[in-house]
Amino acid sequence: DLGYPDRLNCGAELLDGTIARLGRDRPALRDADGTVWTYGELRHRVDAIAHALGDRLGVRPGNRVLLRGPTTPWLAACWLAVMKAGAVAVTVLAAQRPDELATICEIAQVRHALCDIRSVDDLAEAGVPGLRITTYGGDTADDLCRLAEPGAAPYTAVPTSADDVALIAFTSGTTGRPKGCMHFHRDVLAVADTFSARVLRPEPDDVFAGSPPLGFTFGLGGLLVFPLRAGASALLADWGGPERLLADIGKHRISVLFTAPTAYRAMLPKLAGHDLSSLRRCVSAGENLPAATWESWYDATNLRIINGIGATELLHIFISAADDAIRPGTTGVPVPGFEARIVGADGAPLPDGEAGLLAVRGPTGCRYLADARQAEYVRDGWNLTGDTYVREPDGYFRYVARADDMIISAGYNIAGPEVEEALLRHPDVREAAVVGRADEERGQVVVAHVVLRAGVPRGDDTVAALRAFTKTRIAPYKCPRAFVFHTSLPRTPTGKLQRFRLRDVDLQ
Ligand code: 3SK
Repeated sequence: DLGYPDRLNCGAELLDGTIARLGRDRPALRDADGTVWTYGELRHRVDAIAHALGDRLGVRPGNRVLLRGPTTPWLAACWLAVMKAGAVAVTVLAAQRPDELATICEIAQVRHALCDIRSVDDLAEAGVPGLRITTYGGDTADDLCRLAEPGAAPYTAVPTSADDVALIAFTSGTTGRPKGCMHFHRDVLAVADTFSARVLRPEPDDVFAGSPPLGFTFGLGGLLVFPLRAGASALLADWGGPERLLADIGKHRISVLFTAPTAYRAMLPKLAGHDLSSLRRCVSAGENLPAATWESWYDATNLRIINGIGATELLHIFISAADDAIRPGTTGVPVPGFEARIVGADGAPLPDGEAGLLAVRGPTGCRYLADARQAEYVRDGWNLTGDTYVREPDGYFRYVARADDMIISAGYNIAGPEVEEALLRHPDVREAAVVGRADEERGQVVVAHVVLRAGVPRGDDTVAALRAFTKTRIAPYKCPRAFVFHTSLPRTPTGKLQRFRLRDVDLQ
């Protein structure tokens, strides 16, 4: 029990609560150009937008408001205003296309949208019936930013209940219809008061930055909720590639970095000439972090990546470890406040050392909006995340694969990520995805899809070298039978590898 009162508004807690503790003059948010808003300035804009929502746009507590745009302080201000106004933020990614937006608006019954002027065309094209779109970041008289000019009165947050829905976050929906995950006001604070406060432990002088967008709960937590709860500040900018992130770390003296394993790997060959001396915390989530990536980053920077597993259904990270508790190659232990165990297909707990389904429960949890798949995700109060894991005898949780990414070849169960980990240790390999391919004799065979480092030829010699290399690291039955080379691998808009899209790719 995190001890929250019955009446709780997470927007007010994050902003007014932090100002009450630490004052209004500390930096809160900065944009890519280096413009900094203090907590006082951020609150002023948030309050002005919250007034406009009620007085001019007719948004009432409980109404669902779509938020769409690049990751900027203005998007953050809109999100906080929706929270303070007691409305429900429906966060989407700037990358989502008109058809996806239309489906999301239909599922979430969205009638209002606050949209960055640069992202409005796709939303208009979605043609959502009855949707009122208000833009920000433009220069028209009715632009939302204009309404946030000096002189607006303070806004008293709507006294929402701790269990009122604050946001609906959609899973990327790579297969099937997107699912909207509802999270309460208390959930937003709970992820800050568990993973952030207990594992990450930020300080008010920290400056956060990273690659996940605010439309993805990984970014919403890591780049907005966690810094504000700690009285720290954040750089809010879209992912502009590894060089850009490295340059930003030096320029803005970033101390806490949130990104995914792919980005750590992409930054590694480009570290020379960049000043990382301000960096003290590096968080990785969104995908499994192979030990090879953890070690390469540590060797190059002397920084120990805090690995974590999170899910949109649980809002943020629920298994992790920091500092001396880190064990590379494992995700860590349940974040204080969460419990985790490994279960079989029947839901019964499995002994340590045996691979099974990861089941989690804690202060947050899955609440799909009007979706029968709720009954598959939550069983007996435990959230089944769809990941296959092993709990080691010392209590550490080790990732095996997504449950549907296991390969069964000649009767052997093979976890694609284990083969990927072996490949990623080869100096010529930049990215790897390993999938099963239907085979008459063996049921499935292991196929490796590989992105090579720049300049490495794709010929038979490279295939032979990779084959020989994997044989020195993993059992022969797990070694890839075939290799396919790519310039990039298919990923969801949130950066997750889409292994299923590789299953039918023609062999070379
Ligand atoms: O989906 C994920 O992988 C994730 C990771 C960390 C925090 C939040 C999320 C949704």
